[in-house]
Amino acid sequence: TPTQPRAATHPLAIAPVPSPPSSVDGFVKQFLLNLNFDRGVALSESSVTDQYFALAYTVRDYLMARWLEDQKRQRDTQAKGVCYLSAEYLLGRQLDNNLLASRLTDVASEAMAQCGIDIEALRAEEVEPGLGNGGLGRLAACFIDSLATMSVPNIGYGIRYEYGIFRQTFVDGQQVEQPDAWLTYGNPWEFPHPEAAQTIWFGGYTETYDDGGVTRSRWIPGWSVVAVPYNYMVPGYHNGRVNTLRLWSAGATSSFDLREFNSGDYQEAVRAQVFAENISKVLYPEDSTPQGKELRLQQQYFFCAASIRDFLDNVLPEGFDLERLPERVIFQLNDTHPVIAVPEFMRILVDERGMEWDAAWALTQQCFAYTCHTLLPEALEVWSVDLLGRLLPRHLEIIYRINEEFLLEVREKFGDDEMRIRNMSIISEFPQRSVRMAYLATVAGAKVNGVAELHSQLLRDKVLPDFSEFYPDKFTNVTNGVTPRRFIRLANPALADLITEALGAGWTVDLERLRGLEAHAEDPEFRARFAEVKAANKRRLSEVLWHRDRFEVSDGHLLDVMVKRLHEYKRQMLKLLHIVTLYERVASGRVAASDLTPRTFIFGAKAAPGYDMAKRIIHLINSVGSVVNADPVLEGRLKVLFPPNYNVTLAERVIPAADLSEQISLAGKEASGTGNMKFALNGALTIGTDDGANVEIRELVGDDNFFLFGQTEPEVEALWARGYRPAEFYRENDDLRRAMDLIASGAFSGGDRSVFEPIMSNLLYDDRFMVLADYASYIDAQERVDAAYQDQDAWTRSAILNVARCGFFSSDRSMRDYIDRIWHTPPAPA
Ligand code: Z57
Repeated sequence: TPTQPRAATHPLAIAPVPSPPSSVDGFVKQFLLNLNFDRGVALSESSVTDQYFALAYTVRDYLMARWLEDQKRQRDTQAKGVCYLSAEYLLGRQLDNNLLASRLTDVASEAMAQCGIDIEALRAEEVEPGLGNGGLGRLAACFIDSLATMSVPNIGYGIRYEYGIFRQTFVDGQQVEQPDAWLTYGNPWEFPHPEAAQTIWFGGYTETYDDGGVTRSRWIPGWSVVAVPYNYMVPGYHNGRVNTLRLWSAGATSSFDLREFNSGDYQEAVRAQVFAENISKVLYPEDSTPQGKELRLQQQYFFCAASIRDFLDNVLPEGFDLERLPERVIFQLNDTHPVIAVPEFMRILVDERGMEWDAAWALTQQCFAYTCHTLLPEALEVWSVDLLGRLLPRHLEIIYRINEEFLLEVREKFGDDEMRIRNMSIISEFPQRSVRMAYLATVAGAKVNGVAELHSQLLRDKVLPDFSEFYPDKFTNVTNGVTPRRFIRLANPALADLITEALGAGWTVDLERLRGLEAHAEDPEFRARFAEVKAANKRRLSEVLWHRDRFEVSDGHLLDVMVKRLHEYKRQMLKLLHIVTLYERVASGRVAASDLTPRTFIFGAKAAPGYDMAKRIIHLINSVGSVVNADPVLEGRLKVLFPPNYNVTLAERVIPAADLSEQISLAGKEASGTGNMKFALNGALTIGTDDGANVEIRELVGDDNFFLFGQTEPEVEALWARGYRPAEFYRENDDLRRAMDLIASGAFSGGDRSVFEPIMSNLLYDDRFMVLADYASYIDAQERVDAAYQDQDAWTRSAILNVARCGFFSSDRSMRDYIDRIWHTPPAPA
């Protein structure tokens, strides 16, 4: 229950804060007010940090009236909304996004100029909130942007990690992780509400008791922490809407502190504090490889329990009839990370609200939906019964009961097929008894979706075949998308202006309008201007990389980019073997350097700190880079750049400059990819496999505008079935053998043959992701790239067609699909 009265009234219930469009004078005044009254400094004495904070506060002030109105409207109309449950939100910087959304970009620049401040310096002050690992977290950020822009009521729920994704540095070419202390100077974009903290309980035991003749179970928990909400504005683009992102931070309960303190055990009180704060201390840096750590399950339950209680107690009106919940809310589960919300929801309905099990279960099956983001078996979360039972004993009981009743239904439909029963059980018995969270989510969810057509198909056919047979209507697809606000308007203003000039302004919220560019692709003058935008973006990237890492990008080079998490299935090694092949051909004198198409290769990739092979591959990329970049023969021909700490901010500079987008995962492994969409929308051509959303990109842009290579998923399956022996590919392909031999010889490790030996022997004798099998096809496709790049004008035409035909990949479209197929949430009235 809220501690504050809810309905205090006054004619000025929402203060008359400024609202745009606004004058530069008004903005300056508000900025100086914030600088003086919130930062406590005079303009003449202020630091860049002070100025950045005051600017951020000023932007906030302009959004505030709308935010308050939207919260009130949501309370008044009680429209159905989406509670997006996600352990990660990879937001990127907020200042520019919020300026753009509120139409204040120009006003703010002018106002800062009048104060003698360079707004660029303030932009550079912002530390991006890196509260996610990669695609999954960035997708959540794109989705909440789209929902706000489409006026769909939404609360994003997640965790306010004190340390986000680690900062990557290289020492002698090897990854070294630094903590991401993003909150050191404070965070102007958040609104903490410690007074609205929730208590979240863990541990203890369950006991049965007699409830008027019915035996029930109850949970006697053992310890607790508090969850403090921090609210963030999520402004829609030019529509005056502002949704909320609510991230939870963990702290010690005051009772806990006091008890220890009063007993004189100050040390113990502080220990409890430290223990509690630990829960939201740091983001787990594994992308797609869960470690099964207890703290991780604590994080998951912590934010799910706080979010569900927040929605039921604070968002719903008092006395709300729970039977009508499906009219008010859908909880969307972003992967399995928040699936513990399902038994928590059941526990609240049954144990706390006294609802009958069957009624509660019927509601649960309408109020949850599950998005699966992977096909990798090792990425499907499983919690040992041991651990789960220790941390959440009542939830384990609830899961057992859900499973029992589910398996009864399975028996009814399929008969006593014990093999099938074992395969479908939410509880697996080997190698240890554990809970399969994806199965629990599938049973509980109203819908289950994959994130690209191919992925959803494989999900049905390969990952959850028994479930899709059992629940034929549950499975659906929603192909991912990206927000055109951040990834075109903000990241590529020159292209945005060119598009607006050609098509008018509406495309930012109606991306299919990019189709209109098809006609312009045939106009030589338009092509020249498009090419000039690309060249300017390369120069801008070159400046950023020079400033950041002292790297240079030469004019006229084909910019070949592979940026994404380092994972073996994504095959950075395949890209690297291509580079080593080019190098080796020149070094051995078989090819003249002058015959190479000048290329700059850019890598960006973080490796999970415990992922040895990934870290070794990073070391190899850097080592090859050092040798290639230092070779005078290759000067002006080949450059390999690996800027450390790839993040959203760097992505926004790299993607608009790219000519070639590397999307080269083994077919059947990348669920969707979203970088692939960002590149195509910014006029890069893709070299890619038939995997994830690449399939849909190629269908849309056409074979002439996409460099396809590699085995298809069925071909991969067939090769596994025949027996894959990578060493045969090594023996039979001269280029491949020479490239691998060169690495093995120590040519990139100062003669040391041991450093990269584990990579080479893994490729030769294991190669789970068939790098060697796809090598020849990849090299061939890269030769087609070189040839195509010779005709700059034709290349530019293809690039324009990529932009024109990729409007489908707006996250606005993804949101429409979720609304139509899963959520059934109407947009809030104006
Ligand atoms: C993650 O970033 C993704 C899947 C996961 O299971 C985890 Br854990 C983290 C990615 C997929 O690898 C991408 O293919 C996909 O585009 C992205 O999620 C968004 O759906």
